Amino acid sequence: MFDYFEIREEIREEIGKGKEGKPVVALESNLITHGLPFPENIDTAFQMEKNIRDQGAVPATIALINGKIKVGLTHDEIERLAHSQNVVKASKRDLSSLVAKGMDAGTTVALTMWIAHRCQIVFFATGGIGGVHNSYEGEYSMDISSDLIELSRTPVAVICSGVKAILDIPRTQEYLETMGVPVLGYQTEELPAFYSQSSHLRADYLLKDPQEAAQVVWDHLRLKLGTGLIIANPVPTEFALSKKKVDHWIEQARKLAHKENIKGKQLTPYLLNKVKELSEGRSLKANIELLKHNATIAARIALSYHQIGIKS
Ligand code: PSU
Ligand code: MN
Repeated sequence: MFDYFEIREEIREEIGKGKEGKPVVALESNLITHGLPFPENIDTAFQMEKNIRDQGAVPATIALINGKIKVGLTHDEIERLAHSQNVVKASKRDLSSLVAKGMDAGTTVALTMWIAHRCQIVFFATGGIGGVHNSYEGEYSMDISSDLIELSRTPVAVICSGVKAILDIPRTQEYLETMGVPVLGYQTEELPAFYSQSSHLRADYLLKDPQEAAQVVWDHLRLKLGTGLIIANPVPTEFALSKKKVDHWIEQARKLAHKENIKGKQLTPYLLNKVKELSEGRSLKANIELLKHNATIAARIALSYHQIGIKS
C-alpha cells in the first residue's frame, strides 16, 4: 500500500514521534491547479504553509506527482503544479487511473481528506468545500460534490470558510445534516458564506477558541463517529464582501455557465473565475485572505489538540 505514497521525511518523522512530534496540517492542491489563477496560486500556497509553520505546526500540501501520492510538496513541486496548464483536477474516483498513468494532479477536498486520513493527519485547511450546485431555472443537475460524501465517511477536521458561495448553501447544509457531519462555527453562531461572513444560516454549535475546537475534534474521534467535521471560520472582516453583491455576480456567472454548457468538474473552477472577473478581482482577494487565515486557525487548533494528547 505505502508504495503508492511518498511522505516527506519531515512529516514522516513528526507523525512517527507521536505525542512528542509537531502536529501536521494537510493542505489541498486543487486550489493551486484549478482554484486560483497564476501567480496568486503559488504565493497563496507558500503563504498558507508559512502561516502553519509560524504557529509551530508542519504543513503537508498533498498532490499527485508522476502518479505518486505526495504528502508534503517541495517548493519546486508546488511551482510545477502552479505553472502547468493541463494538470488534472483529481477527486477520489480519479485516483486509480492517475496513479496507473503516472500523472500529475491537484487533489480536491474529497481526495485530500482521504489521503490525509491514510497518513493519520487529523487537520486540513482549505477555502470552501464543494456542495450541492444550484438549480438552473428549477432544473436540478444532481451535481453534488464528492467532498460531501467524503466528509460523511472520513474522520478529518476540515477548517474552511463554509461552503463555496456559488453553491446552494441551504441544500448543502441539509445534506450534511442527513449524513451526520457536524458543521461548527469558529467564533460565530452562523455558517459563513465563503466570500461573506454570514449565509444567514445557523451553524450547529459555536466553538469559542482553539481549545474548545480541539476538544470537540478529540471527542468526535474518540467516539469513533466515523464522519469528518467542518470547522467554519469566516473571512476576516476587512476582506469580507457583501452577500448581496456576491449573489449578483454569481447569478451572472451561472447564466454564462449555462449558456456555454459548462458541467461536471469544470463547473466550480469556471464559476470561481467568472466571479473573479465580474467582481474585478475582489472575490479573489477575499478567497486568498480567507485561505491564509484558515491555515493559521487550523494550526492553532491542531496545536491545542496535540496538548490534549500530551495530557491524556
Ligand atoms: N476552496 C477554494 N477554492 C477551490 C476549492 C476549495 O477556496 O477551488 C476546490 C476544492 O478543491 C474543492 C473543489 O474540493 O473546489 C470542489 O469542486 P467540485 O465542486 O467539482 O467537487
Ligand atoms: Mn461537481
